[in-house]
Amino acid sequence: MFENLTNKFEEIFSSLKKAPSLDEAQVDEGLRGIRQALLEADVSLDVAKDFIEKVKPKALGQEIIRSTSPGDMVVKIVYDELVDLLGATNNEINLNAVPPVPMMLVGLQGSGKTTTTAKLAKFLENNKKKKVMMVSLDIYRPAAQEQLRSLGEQNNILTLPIIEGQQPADICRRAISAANLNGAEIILFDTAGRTQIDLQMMSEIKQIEAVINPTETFLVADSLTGQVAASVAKEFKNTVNLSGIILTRADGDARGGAAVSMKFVSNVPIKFLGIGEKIDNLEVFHPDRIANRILGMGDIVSLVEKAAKDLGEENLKQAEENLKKGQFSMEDYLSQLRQMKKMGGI
Ligand SMILES: Nc1nc2c(ncn2[C@@H]2O[C@H](COP(=O)(O)OP(=O)(O)OP(=O)(O)O)[C@@H](O)[C@H]2O)c(=O)[nH]1
Ligand SMILES: [Mg+2]
Repeated sequence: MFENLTNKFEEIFSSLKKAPSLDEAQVDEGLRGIRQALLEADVSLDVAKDFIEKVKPKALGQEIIRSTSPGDMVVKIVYDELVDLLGATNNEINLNAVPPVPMMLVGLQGSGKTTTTAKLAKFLENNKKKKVMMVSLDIYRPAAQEQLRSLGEQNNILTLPIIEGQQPADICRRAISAANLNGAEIILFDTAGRTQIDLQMMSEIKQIEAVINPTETFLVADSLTGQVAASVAKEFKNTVNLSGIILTRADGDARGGAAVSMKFVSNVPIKFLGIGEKIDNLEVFHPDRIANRILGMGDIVSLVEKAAKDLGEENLKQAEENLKKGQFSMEDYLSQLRQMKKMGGI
C-alpha cells in the first residue's frame, strides 16, 4: 500500500538525515523532492503546493532540540503536516440516533459499495456488538440485490427480503419497520452506482437521504483513481450530506494520491480503508498510523517526540529550582510560556 511514496520519502530523508547541519538550499532541495514525490503519487498540484508551503517555514525556522539532528527534525515536521493533511484524528463512526440507526453507502459504479456494505456490517457486529441489517436499493443492475443477499448469507448477516419491482423509497420504509420488528440496531443501505452528472440518479439519493435521515453517508471511492476520487467526493457532497469516505482497493494502490488528497480537496474525512476482497479486509483509517506507514519513519518521529518531551521536563525542573532559590527570572518565565504555547491552547 502506497509503497511508491514510501520509497521516495526514504530516498529524500536518507540524504537529509546524513547532513550534520542544514542550510536553506538543502532544505529547499528536500522540499522539491517531496513535492515531486507527491505529484508522482497523483496528489493534486494544489495539495502539493499547500503542503510544501506549510512545511517550509517550520523546517527553516526550527529550533533544533539537543540530541536530535536537523534531518530528524525535518522528518518530524513533515510527519506532523502529513497527519494533518490526512485528517488529523480518526473520526469515530456515528451511531448517535434512535435505533435502528440508518447509514448509507453511495458512489460510482463498481467502486466497491456492495462488498463494503458487507464488510462494514461485519465490522459493526464484531467491534461495536450491534445487530445489523443490510438493504440493497440497487433496483437497476440485474442481480444487484441478490449479490447483497448472498453476501449476507455467506457471512451470517441479516438482509431485508427482496420484493421485485419495489422502488427505493418504499424499500427504505419497509426496511425501517422490518428492523424494528427483528431488533436490528443498525441498517446499512447499499445503493446503486451513479455518477455526479446523472441528475436523475443524483436526485434519487437525495430522496433516499430524506426518507432515512442517515447518521452516516459514506462515499465509497476507488483508491486507484487517485485525485479523481477526491474530486468525485467534492461533487457528491453538493448533493448529499457526506460524512465520510471509504477508500477501497488501497491494497492495490502503490501511489496513494487519493488518500493524501481526499480531505484537503473535499473536506470529508476518510473513515475506512478497503484493503482486499475478503469480508474482514476493512481497516479503520488512522491518519497518524497511515502517515507512519507512508513515511516509514516511525522510529525517528517517536525519538523527536521524546526529545521534545525531555527538553520540556528539563526546562521545568530548572525553573522549579530557580523558583525555590528565589531566582525565577524573566528568562524562566518566558521559557515556561513557550512551553505552554507548545502544548496548545489551554
Ligand atoms: N482488492 C480489492 N478489491 C475490492 C475492494 N473492495 C471491493 N473490491 C472488489 O471490487 C469489485 C466490485 O465491488 P462491488 O462491491 O460489487 O462494487 P459496487 O460499487 O457495489 O458496484 P455496482 O453496484 O455495480 O456499482 C468486486 O470484485 C470486489 O471484490 C478492496 O478493498 N480491495
Ligand atoms: Mg453494488
